[in-house]
Amino acid sequence: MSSLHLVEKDIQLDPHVSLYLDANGLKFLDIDNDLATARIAMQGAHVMSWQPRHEAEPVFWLSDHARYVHGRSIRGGVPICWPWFGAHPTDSTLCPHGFARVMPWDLIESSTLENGATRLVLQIINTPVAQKQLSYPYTLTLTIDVGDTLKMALSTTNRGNQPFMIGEALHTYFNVSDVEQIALSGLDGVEYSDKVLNYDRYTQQGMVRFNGEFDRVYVNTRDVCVIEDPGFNRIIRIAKSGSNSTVIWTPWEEKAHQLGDMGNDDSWRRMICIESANALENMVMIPPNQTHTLEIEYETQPLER
Ligand code: TA6
Repeated sequence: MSSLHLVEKDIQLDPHVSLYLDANGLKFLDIDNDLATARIAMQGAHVMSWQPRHEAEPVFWLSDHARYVHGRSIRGGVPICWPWFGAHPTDSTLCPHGFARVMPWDLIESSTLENGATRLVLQIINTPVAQKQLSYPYTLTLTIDVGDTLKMALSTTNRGNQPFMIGEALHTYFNVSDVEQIALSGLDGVEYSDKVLNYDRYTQQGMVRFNGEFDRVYVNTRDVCVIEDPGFNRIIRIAKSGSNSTVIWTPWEEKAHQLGDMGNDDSWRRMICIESANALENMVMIPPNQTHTLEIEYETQPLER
């Protein structure tokens, strides 16, 4: 990415938070506290990196070829898919995975919590482009706690007098030593729709391992998933609430090279997307004046062998 310039913000920033601008006018928040470091792009409220102090490796994968431009999502970190997941249900001209990941967000609060974590609260700015794609009145808020664990809470409030339906995901790209060497637990016995096999339905048997393109929505599951990564000698624990789907994606070599922002080398091997979502039959209907919240907590630990 281009070099960043420190800027002043019109609200008082927590002392552990700095605001930067790049050459394209995009804003980024850097968090540096006793527990962790992190970077967040304000376009998309996109957590690009998070690394607890005790961790040798970043927890998220971020493409060296990511694009930092207005209106495009960054490849890596935690893109926010909202208010639909995948293709729009009725209008294929609209951007896959919704508009939240490419819209400007505003920082409305930053503070230090008792446990030393830094809390950031961001709200999407309702631009005319967003308004065209979702005409219902809503508030979309993301609360991020940057500490030795990372917590994120995505809250959708219906501000109108009609119910509306959303699909959503925290489309997290985890940094792994080699996708072919890792294993994922937490989905044994869970039904999934396999995009690679015409969306046919199957049931997961045992742990998930990877040896080719993988693109599945596991439905009706709220369980914790754990990535076991022997190469980095760590596990990543993914806990969630308000999410009934878990999506898993790796493009493998050919598709990764076609994407254009993943590079032409083998860096795709060092990522796996494990997404806490509400997709397919798990989309959420939000009644008037109600708030629905999807929450995650990520934590790393040494792998016990
Ligand atoms: O979450 C899996 C998925 O929907 C895949 O089908 C794949 O296309 C991926 O997300 C990336 O989507 P993007 O629009 O970010 O290129």
